[in-house]
Amino acid sequence: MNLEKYLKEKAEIIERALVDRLPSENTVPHVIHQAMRYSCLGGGKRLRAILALEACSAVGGNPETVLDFACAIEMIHAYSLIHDDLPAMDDDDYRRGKLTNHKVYGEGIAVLAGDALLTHAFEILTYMSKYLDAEMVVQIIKEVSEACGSQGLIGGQVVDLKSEGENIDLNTLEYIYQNKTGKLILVALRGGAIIGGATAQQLAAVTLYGENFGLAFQITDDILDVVGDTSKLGKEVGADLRRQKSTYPSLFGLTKAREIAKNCISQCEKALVVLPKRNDYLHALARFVLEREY
Ligand code: GRG
Repeated sequence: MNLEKYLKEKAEIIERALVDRLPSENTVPHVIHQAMRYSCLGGGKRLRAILALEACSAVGGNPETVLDFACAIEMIHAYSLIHDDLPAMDDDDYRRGKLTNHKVYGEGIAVLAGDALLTHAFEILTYMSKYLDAEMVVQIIKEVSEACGSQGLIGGQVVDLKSEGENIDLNTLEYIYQNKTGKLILVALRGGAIIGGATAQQLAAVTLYGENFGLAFQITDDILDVVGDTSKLGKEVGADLRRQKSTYPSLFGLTKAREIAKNCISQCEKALVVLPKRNDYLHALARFVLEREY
């Protein structure tokens, strides 16, 4: 398997699906739709969307039925990145190799573009009622709402923001990672599996995979912020140190941080054993987390 080719092909499928599901730039008010498309299209690994497709396939579902869900997750991810980059948050100038949304459209429009992407994502989720049971759609919308809310992404971001310049303990760091990074990855996988018709046991396995994947993913992100290459990452490195953020490398050192991420990925691989279909790509995606340079 050529993982790079696979990731590129899947990302292209997601990109095309997003192009169709975002309001066109000709829709009034033009500027908000331009800003939404600027940050949601033309960049990003589409990892969360790909995880949703693979979780669906791994439990025997048809990945085409996950496209609306996968796009909604990518819209929510794009919203979170736009807001995370704002001057009031991380104040970053570059994301995905291009200027951040507020640098191009100004802060006001960037806040609104993020809000509009989040709102549009929920509209897209309702499209699933055309081909899924209403009960399943409601369950998924509930899980996505919880993952995004004050006890999910936002909660993680709040504690992250409040912890800048502080020496935080491991429990606090784990809370930040589980919520800020982990919850969206987890719900992407769970949603894909639910749409694919997962049994309770399969959903538990996907959940275990997702929890470990999310933690390993954020630890690698921390490591790349120390040893990564700006041109590959499409954003500046060294930001955590500048902002005096506690991270796995700052608490444990690089070697130990790598070892912890590796252990998480072993847990991911163990979790996959109970899934009914071949899931080579879920294995490969887990390994990609450890090896990625972008
Ligand atoms: C509501 C004001 C407000 C903010 C919410 C939740 C939130 C903002 C921000 C958290 C977003 C964040 C930066 C999480 C960290 C996760 C992370 C490592 C993101 C980068 O993900 P990749 O590498 O990005 O998958 P690409 O560009 O490939 O999609």
